[in-house]
Amino acid sequence: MTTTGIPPLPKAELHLHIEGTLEPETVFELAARNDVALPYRDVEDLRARYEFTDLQSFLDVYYANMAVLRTRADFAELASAYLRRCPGEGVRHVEMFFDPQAHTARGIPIEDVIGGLTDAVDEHAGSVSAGLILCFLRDRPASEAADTLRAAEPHLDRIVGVGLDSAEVGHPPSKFTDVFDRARGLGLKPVAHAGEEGPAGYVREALDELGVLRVDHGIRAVEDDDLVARLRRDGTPLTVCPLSNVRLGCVPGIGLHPLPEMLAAGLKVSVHSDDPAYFGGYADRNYTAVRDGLGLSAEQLRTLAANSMEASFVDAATRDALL
Ligand code: ES4
Ligand code: ZN
Repeated sequence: MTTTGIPPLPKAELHLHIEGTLEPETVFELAARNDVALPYRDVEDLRARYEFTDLQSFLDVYYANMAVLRTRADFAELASAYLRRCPGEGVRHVEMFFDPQAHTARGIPIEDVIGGLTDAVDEHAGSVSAGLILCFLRDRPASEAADTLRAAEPHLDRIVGVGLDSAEVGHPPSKFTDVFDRARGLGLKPVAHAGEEGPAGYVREALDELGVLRVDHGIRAVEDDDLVARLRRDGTPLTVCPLSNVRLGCVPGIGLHPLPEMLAAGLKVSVHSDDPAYFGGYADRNYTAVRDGLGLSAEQLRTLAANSMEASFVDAATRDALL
């Protein structure tokens, strides 16, 4: 069911961390099943911790909750629950991020992570198209990212691209130049979070050093006119997550979000949900937030949805078949 009751626009979800779809109720179900002790009394107590002040305050809860994900079946159920929602949200295609290091560091084999996620992708193939983007955690050493890529190599036929996420400030894209070079050489599509909390210079670095084909967030690019001109000229897609930006204090309120400015500048922006279980909603809620909070027109909303399909890594014929 959509928040408007109006059929949602057909769209692609290109900025979604599958671990960020772990709903509080599921945290408790999986904790009970896997005998994991939680430092919260109940779902309400957990939800009360979702008052974030910045990216790190969110990441602390996000990583802590992942302790309940232990088996291949857990990862399959997590992704399956998300993919089940997609048709109702108008989502025809998903390129979902996952954070293998957050699991391998806890002793979970990467085969179980990727195996579980691909089990769900295959189960839902009849109702939504889906691919995986392996993200490196930028606040961990570059050598660990290289080890992670090597460990994922037997599964590359199931992985569309590589991304870069977690705590941004102090961890510039250039830290990962070598591993992105290797990933591109393996045929993986490069994307990176940049300009979420970090400066516009990190967006420039992601383009120059990592060769990214899309920028995740990129909202701080608007602080640099030359960079905006370059992004427009190259048609570089930016995957913007309005509810996330508000909840993490990256913008002071929905009414002050730079999305209208980005659209007016001719940037290829689209709207996405980031970590919907934590930030107040899935794709459709992000669309209604920018409609109601920023006054975007129906035509602008259609542009955002069309941009999302164009920015995806599916070929044009597959894209047309999905619409
Ligand atoms: C994330 Cl909102 C956000 N930013 C950076 N890294 C992340 N990982 C999961 N959500
Ligand atoms: Zn993100």
